[in-house]
Formats: sequence, structure tokens, C-alpha cells
Amino acid sequence: MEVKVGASTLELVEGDITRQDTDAVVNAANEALRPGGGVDGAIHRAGGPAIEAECRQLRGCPTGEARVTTGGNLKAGYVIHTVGPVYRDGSHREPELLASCYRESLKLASAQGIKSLAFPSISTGVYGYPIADAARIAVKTVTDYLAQHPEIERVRLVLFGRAAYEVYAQALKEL
Ligand code: AR6
Repeated sequence: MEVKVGASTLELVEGDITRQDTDAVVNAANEALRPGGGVDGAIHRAGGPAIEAECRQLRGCPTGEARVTTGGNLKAGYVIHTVGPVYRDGSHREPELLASCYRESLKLASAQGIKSLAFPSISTGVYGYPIADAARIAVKTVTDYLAQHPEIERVRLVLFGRAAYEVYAQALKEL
């Protein structure tokens, strides 16, 4: 599924973040920027040790912020590492911090001259964010950014499995 936002394209696909041919892929990282499980583990396995070495130099990343490394052996030239909130009950700034992950990643892409990027569904695995709520925040934040930033040509939201894809497709339709 694909929609136009001004001059830019927002795309939803079911797939694996490590196989995307966008200029950058976004990693759902942790504050230490140490390789973990889920998307993070997959990106470090596929991208090779160069990414971890660069991460070590960065000395961590606070929740809601983003940092960039090269893409190692990935097709994507860059990895943007962002740290989603751990979901508790929704009243601990989780929505604001999750929106910030998408926005800060996009700002970093604009600053680096990255024209296309692929996001996974941040915080909805190990960090426990309810996916329907996370999907609404993701599509709204990305759409708002693209409307103001035509320099980003394409954002692809990469959902792992059909069920996650359907939730995001519904959120996009309702927007
Ligand atoms: N491609 C796309 N999406 C994927 C992939 C993949 N290869 N693998 C899993 N997903 P998670 P979080 C989906 O747990 O919740 C790590 O240990 C998955 O189904 O990767 O932000 C970090 O180091 C889920 O919907 O990220 C942190 O400690 C979504 O990606 C912590 O996990 C996110 O799941 C971050 O947790």
C-alpha cells in the first residue's frame, strides 16, 4: 500500500528491515546502542561488526532520540538507530517519546541528505507498545513530517508479518 504526501511517498510493506534498498534503515535500538534481539539483532547480524564498532563510539542514545552509523554490509548506506520507549501503561510519556523517535530519525535523514528510509514498527516487540496505538502514532508523525519536508522522497514502513501489516494499513486508512 502506498500514498502520496505532497511530493513524497509513504509506503507500507510486509517484510524484513534488513533487506530494504532504501538509503537508510532505522534500527529499534536500546539506550546503550549494544546489539540486542529483534530488529536490532537482525540488523547487526546482517550488517556485520562495523556497525557495532561505530555504535560504541557514540556512547549511547537517550530514549526518543536518534543517531546515525554507516550500513556495513547492508544494502542501505546508513543505519539510523533510535530508542523507543518501554511501554508501561501509556501515562509515562510513551506516545510523545514514540513520536519523537520517528521525528528525530527523519530530521537526521534530512540533515544527512538521505532521501529514502525504511522504519520497523518501533517499540512493538520487546518494549511492549500496543501495536494499534503505535501504528497511529507512526503514520501520523511520518505523514506530518513529509508534508513539510519534500527532500525526503520515500518512507517505507516495514511490518513483520501479515497481522502487523493489517494494523498499520488500518491506521493509515483512518488518518
Ligand atoms: N524486520 C522488520 N521487523 C521486524 C524484524 C525484521 N527483521 N524482526 C522483528 N521485527 P523489537 P522494540 C518487528 O523487539 O520493541 C532489542 O533487543 C517485531 O515483530 O525489535 O523497539 C533492542 O536492543 C516488532 O513488531 O523492538 C532493544 O533492547 C518490531 O519489529 C529492544 O529490543 C519491533 O520489535 C527494542 O524493542
